[in-house]
Parts: sequence; structure tokens; C-alpha cells
Amino acid sequence: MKAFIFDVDGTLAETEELHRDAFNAAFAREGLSWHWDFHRYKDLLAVSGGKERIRHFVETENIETAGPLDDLVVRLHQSKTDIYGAMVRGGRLPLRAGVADLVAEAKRRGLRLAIATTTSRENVDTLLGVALGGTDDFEVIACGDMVPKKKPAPDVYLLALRELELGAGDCLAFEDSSNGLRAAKGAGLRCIVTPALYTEDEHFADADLVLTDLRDHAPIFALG
Ligand code: XBP
Ligand code: MG
Repeated sequence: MKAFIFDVDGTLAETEELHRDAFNAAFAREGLSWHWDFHRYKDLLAVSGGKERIRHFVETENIETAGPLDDLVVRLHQSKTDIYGAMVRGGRLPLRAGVADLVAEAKRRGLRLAIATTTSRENVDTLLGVALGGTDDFEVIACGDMVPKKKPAPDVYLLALRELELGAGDCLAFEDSSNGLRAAKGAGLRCIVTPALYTEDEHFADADLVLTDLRDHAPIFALG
């Protein structure tokens, strides 16, 4: 084992309720009556990527938009990202149980650390800036908009492997969702899943390990 590659949303922290609040606040700021409740957002999370999620919502609801949809999607998503960033900086988002200690233990053992996420680099910088004092622990940060296809496509994990210059067999992925597990497996990686609020009822049959959280390090390092 030479490196750990972490997903962000749902894995490092329970971020999706904050994302949902930020989406709804951005819709209100735009003067739109759209509101995503928990159940609607759970369905929409099948589409990874906030911009793709907004577009999917508009298209499947057959909503008429005033101007070009592309412009509205970009404007809404940037507004949502600004609002989400303010919420995270407001300290409403702790790391999930065991994450900080696992990062520290991995560093002690000389493992390299990377991120492979669908969210934006801006969101990663904000979250890790608040939760870990910055992103210095993570040598590689591969984000959704850096690759042609988002999860469940393997692209973002393949990018992380390329930038680490490591083979999949030398790395271990950490995920919270079936989309993320499929992406990691598609890249040939072993993957530990810690189900999160929106993914606890999903199926993780081909996960190498399913853990409630990352507090118990023994089974993780036993994967070797
Ligand atoms: C989960 C996602 C992201 C977030 C929202 O990413 O699918 O789209 O829901 O963030 P991860 P953006 O791979 O970290 O689980 O609005 O920035 O996409
Ligand atoms: Mg995730």
C-alpha cells in the first residue's frame, strides 16, 4: 500500500445537507420557487456534479427557463458554491468520525494522500482549509471538472493515479456512495465504503470493506 485516495462529499464529511441548503438558497437568490427537499435531493444525487444535477432537474421537470439554460446553470452553480463556502467557513461541518486520525496515521506510516472527488477544487480547499488547516496533506487533488466524465465513470480516479504515478494495486480508495464505489472499481482500485446519510441504503456488494466510519484503523491497514 502506497497511497490512500479519498472521496470528499459524504466520506470526509457529511456535506450533502449543506450542499442541499446551498442549492435552495441559490434558487431563492435567483428568485426561483424551486426547492429540493431531502427526498427529492436523494433522487437527484444519482446525478453526480452540481451543474449536471441542476440541468437534470430542469430537463426532467420540463421547466421553462427565461434565458439560455447553460447560462442559468453556471450562474446558479457559482452562487450555490459561494453560499456553500460561506456555510463551511461558518463552521457547520465537522469531518466524519475517524477521518482526521486516519489521515494522521497514514502520514505517520509514510503513505501518500490524494483526493478524487466530483465536487470543485474551490469546495475542497474550503472544507479542508476549515477542517485540516489546509490541503497540504494531500499531494494530489483530482476534482470533477478536471475530467471528461464524472463518477460513476472512473476518470477522476484515473487522473489521481496518473498524478500520483502509482498503479491501482498500490492504492486504496475511500468512498460513501455506489456511484463513487463504481468509479473506484472502474479504475481498478480496492475500495472501502463508509455509507453516509444519503447513501446508507445503497448496495456495496463489491466494496472491499464496508465500515460504519473510519475510527477503527486496524481493518483498513490490514488490507496491506
Ligand atoms: C458528490 C457530488 C457533488 C456534490 C455537490 O461528490 O456528486 O456534486 O453533491 O458538489 P463526491 P458540486 O464525489 O465528493 O462524493 O455542486 O460542487 O458538484
Ligand atoms: Mg461521495
